[in-house]
Amino acid sequence: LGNSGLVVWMTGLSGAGKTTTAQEAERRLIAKGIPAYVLDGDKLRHGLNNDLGFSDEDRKENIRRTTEVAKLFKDAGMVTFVTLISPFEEARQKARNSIGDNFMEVYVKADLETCQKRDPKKLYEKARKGEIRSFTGIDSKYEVPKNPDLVLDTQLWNEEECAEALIGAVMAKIKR
Ligand code: GGZ
Repeated sequence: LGNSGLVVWMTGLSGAGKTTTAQEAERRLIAKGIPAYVLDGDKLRHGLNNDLGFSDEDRKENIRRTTEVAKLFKDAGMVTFVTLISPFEEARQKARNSIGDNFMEVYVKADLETCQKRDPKKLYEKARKGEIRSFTGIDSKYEVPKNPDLVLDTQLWNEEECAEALIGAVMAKIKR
């Protein structure tokens, strides 16, 4: 690759482990001297995307804007982890097409039952009670990736194992 930047698009349910895994991978890459940064969906929604909700249209716009930001980080030479639920195959495909070669799609895999058990922010509980509407997996759809470049199964592997597998795939892609 001419430019060492890369976008690592991490998709999966809320509570699957996207942010945790990406943050650990970020830490390890930086320790190797490789610039890395996590663009976290939840954080972006507090700033750049704070006008967006969780309708299908707003999620698509969230993904579109985040794609543009990720592209800039990639151009700056960063290994850029995007951690968005990004529930729609078509929207993820658009991100891939828009970013081009230096793109990987990673499916952070944990089934709904597991995510509901973890429920660190008690959001699933609220969604089940109807206190939160259009919650992914409850009353809003999640399309499992058809052809991800990597699958990280957070039910089978712990945080370290997932981060290790992720780093391996990143290093192979950037060939350093
Ligand atoms: C899904 C929601 C919702 C609804 C609030 N549906 O696990 P979290 O808490 O920390 O991260 C989730 C985050 C999802 O935002 P994304 O930008 O990643 O979603 S998308 O890609 O679909 O646009 C969750 C919290 O926001 N959250 N309400 N209704 N997740």
